[in-house]
Amino acid sequence: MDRTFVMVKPDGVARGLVGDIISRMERKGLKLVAAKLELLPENRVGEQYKEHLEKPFFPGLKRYIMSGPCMLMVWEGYGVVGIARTLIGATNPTEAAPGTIRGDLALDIGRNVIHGSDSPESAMREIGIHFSSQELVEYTRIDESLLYE
Ligand code: IDP
Ligand code: MG
Repeated sequence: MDRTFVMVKPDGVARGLVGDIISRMERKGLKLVAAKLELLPENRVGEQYKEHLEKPFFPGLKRYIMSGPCMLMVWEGYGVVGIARTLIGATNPTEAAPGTIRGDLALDIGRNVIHGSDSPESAMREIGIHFSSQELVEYTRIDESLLYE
């Protein structure tokens, strides 16, 4: 089964959007396998966003991500990486479609509420940055035949 890393950023936590975001993902049918609220240390922000370290927006991105606690999660489902990106919407909320998390809940690329891994490889890497294998919970939720043919 595929897994992805999703993180509600500090603006989303401070605005009380965690419940709405988890609810959207649960209602889609995705399975939550790990979750924790955490103030990220600088080294993990750098690892998380390593492809952006040299970008002009990186210092501001780091301040934003470290400005308060993030809600870190791992979600599971077939094709979950792409599904989560579709639910999240475009990086820039001004371009994100209505019905998506960023389209409905955000205004600015620098306050876009949520992160989701962009590929299965990124997902594996990012889950490894933030979670130990013991934190990924194995359990049976519901009869999977209600969700998958
Ligand atoms: P993604 O979060 O949709 O994968 P990326 O291009 O990987 O988007 O950028 C990572 C994060 O960096 C964005 O979600 C956003 O918070 C921030 N970011 C990207 N581009 C800009 C920018 O031009 N100005 C400010 N922040 C940016
Ligand atoms: Mg990205």
